[in-house]
Amino acid sequence: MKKLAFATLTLGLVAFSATAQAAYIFTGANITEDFNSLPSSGTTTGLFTVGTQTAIPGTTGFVGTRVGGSGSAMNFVADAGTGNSGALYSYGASGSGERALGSIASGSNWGAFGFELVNNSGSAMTSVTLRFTAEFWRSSTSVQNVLAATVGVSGGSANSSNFLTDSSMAAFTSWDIVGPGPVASNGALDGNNPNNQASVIGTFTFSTPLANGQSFFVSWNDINDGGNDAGLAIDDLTISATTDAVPEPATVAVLAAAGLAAVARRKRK
Ligand SMILES: [Ca+2]
Ligand SMILES: [Ca+2]
Ligand SMILES: [Ca+2]
Repeated sequence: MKKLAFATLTLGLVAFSATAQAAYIFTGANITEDFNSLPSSGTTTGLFTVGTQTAIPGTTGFVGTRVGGSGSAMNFVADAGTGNSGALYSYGASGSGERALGSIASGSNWGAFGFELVNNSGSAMTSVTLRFTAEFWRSSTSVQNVLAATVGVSGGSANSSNFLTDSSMAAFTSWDIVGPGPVASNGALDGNNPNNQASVIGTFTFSTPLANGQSFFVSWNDINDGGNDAGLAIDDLTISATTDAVPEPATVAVLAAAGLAAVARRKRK
């Protein structure tokens, strides 16, 4: 029995190393991402290309990619909403360490970002709840822009290297980042102002529980909308999940002892 457990552990480590490029590892506790380690200044030129998922600098588990457009490669830009280029953005006030991860799409470049959640809880995962703040850093003309959420799981065509754009990913609109209504003349917004934010909370329930060692994928996809596009972002993300775990034997023993103590107290009365 001990040998079997060791073999399982070894396989688990191999599987882990194959997916460790950028991912959040769920071991039972909530996972938080405030994006405040994103760069507060500067541009990383050409960081994102079609067909390659690249780690977002300053996050543990987020990756981004260029999906399409007439350009050749897409930048990662620290900005306060004044930029209008198709790119992924580290949004925040100039020089501030309070950052959010965002996107603008254009005819030259449009992209996607998202994360892999590895179930290392030891139990099958039954649901995932995301809570986050949608922040609006730039308004749009013509169209209300949306970063459209899609979800998927490992074991089929989606994997750690392609999930942002894999065709098996399915829409999950509860996690969409829906921007403000269009305006005639667009420009920068303060995404830290509650007037330019929306609180998002939604729970995805697996039709087949996510096995231990299996991954769940979430992607937010921007498109080049008509007119000038919005700059929309995610901040203050909390990832929580439920599993089908039964209480540990030690926990059961403690609960049993507490129950016996309660019985003893009642008998003394
Ligand atoms: Ca932040
Ligand atoms: Ca757009
Ligand atoms: Ca556009």
